[in-house]
Amino acid sequence: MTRTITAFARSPDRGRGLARDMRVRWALEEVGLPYGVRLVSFKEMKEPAHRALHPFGQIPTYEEGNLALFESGAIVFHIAERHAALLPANAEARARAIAWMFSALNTVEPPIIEREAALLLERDKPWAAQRQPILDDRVRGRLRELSNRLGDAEWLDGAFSAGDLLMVTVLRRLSGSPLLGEHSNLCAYVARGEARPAYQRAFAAQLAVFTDLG
Ligand SMILES: N[C@@H](CCC(=O)N[C@@H](CS)C(=O)NCC(=O)O)C(=O)O
Repeated sequence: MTRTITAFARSPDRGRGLARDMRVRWALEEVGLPYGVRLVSFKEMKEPAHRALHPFGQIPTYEEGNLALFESGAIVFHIAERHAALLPANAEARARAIAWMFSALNTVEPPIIEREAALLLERDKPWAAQRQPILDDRVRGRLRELSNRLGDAEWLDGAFSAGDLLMVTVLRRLSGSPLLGEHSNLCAYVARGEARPAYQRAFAAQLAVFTDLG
């Protein structure tokens, strides 16, 4: 079965693992599935052929036989459901891991993205300086809560799961930020994720797109 994902032909972070195809690549590497990559330009992403796969004109998408999916969380879930290694077999543990998948994307990621968007796109607005501490505090609150729950554990709930995979990719958006640096256990958690061989293969594959471009 051929699997094809889409990824940026040119990425704002030049392939340093922040574009969301990274999540899908990492999940595929964790379960040992080969995949192909179709690179799309910003222009192509907004054209009808790509919008047929992704209504919002974004990456990543995932094609597997007749199935076409969008939304990185849904794609990772699809992979995790069908291949051991990313979700526990025990029904209750599995439900909890899925809850962590949702919380990564639905509770932790939004304030991080909101803050990032303000830093990147709204710096010149007259209210930017006033709003920034509010956005920082929202992220701080979530990180504090997550840090308290993680404590000294290796992963969020027992063995590494798709919940950790998504949470690590979300937290990586804050890499180098003092906000993440306030929580040594979260920094160590991200580093543990990044040290996984599957992560490293995925990262190298994404980076190669950009280093190959020169
Ligand atoms: N919720 C979506 C977000 C997808 C998304 O924001 N993709 C970005 C790249 S990481 C993108 O395509 N940005 C270009 C655009 O929106 O025009 C997911 O998790 O897949």
